[in-house]
Amino acid sequence: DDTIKLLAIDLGASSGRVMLGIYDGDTLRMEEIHRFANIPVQIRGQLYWDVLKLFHEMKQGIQKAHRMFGQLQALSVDTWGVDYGFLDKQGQLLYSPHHYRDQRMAANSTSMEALLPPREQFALTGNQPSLINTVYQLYSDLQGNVDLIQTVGKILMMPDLFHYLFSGIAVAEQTIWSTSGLLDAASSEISEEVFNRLGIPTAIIPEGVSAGTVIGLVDPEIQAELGIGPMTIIAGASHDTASAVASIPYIRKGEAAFISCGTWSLVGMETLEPVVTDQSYEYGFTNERCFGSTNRLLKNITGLWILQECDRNWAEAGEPVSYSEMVQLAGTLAQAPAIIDPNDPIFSTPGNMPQRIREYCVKTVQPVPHTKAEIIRVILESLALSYSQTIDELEALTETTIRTIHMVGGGIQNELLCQLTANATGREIVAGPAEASAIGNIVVQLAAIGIVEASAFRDIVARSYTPVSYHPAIVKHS
Ligand code: LFR
Repeated sequence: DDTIKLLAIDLGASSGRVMLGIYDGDTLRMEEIHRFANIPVQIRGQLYWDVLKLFHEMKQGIQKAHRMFGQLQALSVDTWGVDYGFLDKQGQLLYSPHHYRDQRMAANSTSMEALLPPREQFALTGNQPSLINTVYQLYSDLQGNVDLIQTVGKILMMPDLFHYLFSGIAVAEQTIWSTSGLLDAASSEISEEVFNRLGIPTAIIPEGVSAGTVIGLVDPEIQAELGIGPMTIIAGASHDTASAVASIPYIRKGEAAFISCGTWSLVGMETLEPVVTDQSYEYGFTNERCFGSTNRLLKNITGLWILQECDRNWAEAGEPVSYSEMVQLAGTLAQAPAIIDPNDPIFSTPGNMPQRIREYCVKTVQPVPHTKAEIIRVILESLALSYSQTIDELEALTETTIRTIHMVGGGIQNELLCQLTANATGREIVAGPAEASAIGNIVVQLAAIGIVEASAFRDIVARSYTPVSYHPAIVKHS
């Protein structure tokens, strides 16, 4: 058996998965090995990651994969952006990392922005200021907490933290750090200016590595515990969005935008350089790093989160709606009774989402959706409309003509959303792959260990998965 077997460990908003990628020299096949809950833990009003339980589940997944498929070459972890944990000076994890939907930043944002106004944050880092960013979280943690400042040895972004737990080696991988609000836009190195202004010591940042770097091996004790042989740890494109974008089988790259469709919708384009202008700031775009060091110009749109929260609410009331039922229900209507702005702050925190949608419609003097079908249709059409506006802004910012939109991620299983996006944007939608983050994670690993050229990793995806096209059903009204 001369196939290459690699594990992608992908942590998403409600679950984590250990996915096996099997590459036979031509195509890639993915197998889900282990799926586990990833539920943040609330403790007296604060929201935390359940790190130790997640690490336990990851080990279970590795052991299971090893039993089923034999020796595996390497693994890499990807997670959502912005969250991190602290190590003390002896290298022990200090406490369970906070989750970005925790609320502690609100109390500190004014004093932080006095030192570093939002516009300057953007000019220095290319990152759109947002309370969830690492820079706001870190400032809140350290602000006035002299004990903590003295105790912290290193700060590790979540994928780096899991890689550290496996290997004992601490690095700062660039794609995940590029979501922090702490890197210099032009160089992707630590922004000394940001750290100086906020009085945060740069010594707590580990050595930087680019996406696709071999870090080391799974610690021998963990190998023995799991009964596995040596396994390489790779810092991949460890921000899940960087991995998702690495999985796009571009048809016409220069004329293509992407929508990575999950809990968040990330609408953007790959560019050679960061786009840091007044216009990109005002539109609300951010700049992040891709595997291969290109730039990702994108906007965060509060995505299927709104639907997921509705679903949670209905399930709690004893009326769960399956994914396919949602699509079917929304398809019974010809059009949405109202339109919401998915990025309105009212939709960003957990809660009674159907009620908030109704309140929003009352406030904006629109017909109020009552049935599940109406609510789902409002969400999907509103998402499609905000995608369309963002695509127009992208064209203006990059002075390009976007002809194709690649949609990737779990959200593309919602065929109605794909079709509504084709209709709203008036463009061809090329949908796939759905397992974008896990597949991107694997192809970057293949490049990291030298199995494919760094320029050819997308070809593997194109050979292995056939996307589905959606064409606009109606002419776009402007
Ligand atoms: C998507 C994502 C986005 C990031 C958001 C919060 O999963 O990683 O790219 O802005 O989550 O970290």
